[in-house]
Amino acid sequence: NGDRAGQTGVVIKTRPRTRKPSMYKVLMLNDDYTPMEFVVHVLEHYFAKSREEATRIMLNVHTRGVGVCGVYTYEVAETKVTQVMDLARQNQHPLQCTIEKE
Ligand code: TYC
Repeated sequence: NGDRAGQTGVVIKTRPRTRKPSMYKVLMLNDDYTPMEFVVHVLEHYFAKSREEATRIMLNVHTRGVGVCGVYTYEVAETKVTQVMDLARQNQHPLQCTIEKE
């Protein structure tokens, strides 16, 4: 980290600046048709929640209408939404999830 500045022989210390990436919440929305067990499965399998935590989040979404599944960098959040929506569609459930910037 000692850059030679021009031809003066003076060594200027530079500190590379790294920025923390923006973080994005993956939100799950309630609906009247998706089975509770399917939502719990999604939270365990795609969001690495224990069965207890997955059940807590699912019931929270069920009663409040929306809930946070996890917080990730943009590409990870986007991938999880796509995977969940694909699985829901394959199983003909209307489950919706979206991304919100923190
Ligand atoms: N409300 C659904 C039911 O009663 C369960 C459910 C919970 C659906 C959470 C979606 O994101 C959801 N079967």
